[in-house]
Amino acid sequence: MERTFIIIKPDAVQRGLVGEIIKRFEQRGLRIIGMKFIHMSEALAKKHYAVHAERPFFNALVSYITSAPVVVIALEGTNAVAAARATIGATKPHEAGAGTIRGDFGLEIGRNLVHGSDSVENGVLEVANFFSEDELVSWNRNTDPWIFE
Ligand code: D4T
Repeated sequence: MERTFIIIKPDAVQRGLVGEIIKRFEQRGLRIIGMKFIHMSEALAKKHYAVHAERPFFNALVSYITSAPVVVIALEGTNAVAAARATIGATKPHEAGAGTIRGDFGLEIGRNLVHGSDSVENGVLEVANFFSEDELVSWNRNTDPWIFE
């Protein structure tokens, strides 16, 4: 079963959108296997965004993601990475389609509300960066046979 890692970012938490965003992943059919409310450390933020370390927006990105609490979520499902990315919408919220999280709630790239892993490999790595194995719950939902073929 594919895994993906989600961050409900500080702007979404501050705006009271936590429930709305979790609802959208749940209704898509993705299964929650881990969830925490944390204030991300600078070290963890730099590790998570290491691929952007040389980009001009890196410092702003780290200070934004550490500016207030976030909700981190591990999800499982068939095609979980692509399905979550589609539910989130394009990186630039003003280009994101209506019906996506960013398209419905965002305007600017530096306030784009939510993160989702961009590859199957990164889904595994990012879940492991934020959750220990004993924080992840292996379970079967009663609805699984109606969502997973
Ligand atoms: P994340 O990683 O937050 O889910 O966003 P995306 O996967 O959709 O987009 P990304 O990796 O290209 O960018 C990571 C993060 O950096 C911010 N950003 C990005 C920014 O502030 N200015 C920029 O020019 C870019 C490209 C937004 C998301």
